[in-house]
Amino acid sequence: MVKCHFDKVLILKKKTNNKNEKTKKQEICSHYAQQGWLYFNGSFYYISSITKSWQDSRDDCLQRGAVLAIISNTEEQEFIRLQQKVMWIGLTDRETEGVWKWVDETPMTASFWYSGEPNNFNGRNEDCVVINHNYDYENNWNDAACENLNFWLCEKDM
Ligand code: 2F8
Ligand code: CA
Repeated sequence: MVKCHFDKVLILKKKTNNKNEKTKKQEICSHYAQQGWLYFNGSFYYISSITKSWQDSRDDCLQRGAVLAIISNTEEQEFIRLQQKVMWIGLTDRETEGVWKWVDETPMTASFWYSGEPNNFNGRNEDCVVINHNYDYENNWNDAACENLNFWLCEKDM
């Protein structure tokens, strides 16, 4: 069975759980790991191997019972940056220009824009957010046209 490396909080929680719960969590984790999902801090992540538009990527995640990734804090941003792949995430301002919202309707609080972004480059309508190629930088989000084809990142809570 594939073992998942649970974070410290989860390990502490597990101590108080009964054995069945522990086994169940490990089984869920093993199931997703076998399908290529990565585990980090209570969530599973799926990185696509083909490219799609932002909307098609979003639909794909929904079909997998997940959402386009929602980045809540620096640790999660760091985990995603280390994957070193240009990928759509679940952030857009397509409803109201300049008002960035996650796909679960929550407003953007923490943000990790690359220097100069978001910029609607060359007057283009860049309403969707992609992890860009500047993996050396903590801040590496870029706004890009939603019709562009990119890999994408789904996230599912455990
Ligand atoms: O220089 C930043 C700029 O780089 C690209 O345009 C040349 C990006 N375009 C795409 O990813 C399609 C811009 O979004 C980005 O701001
Ligand atoms: Ca841009």
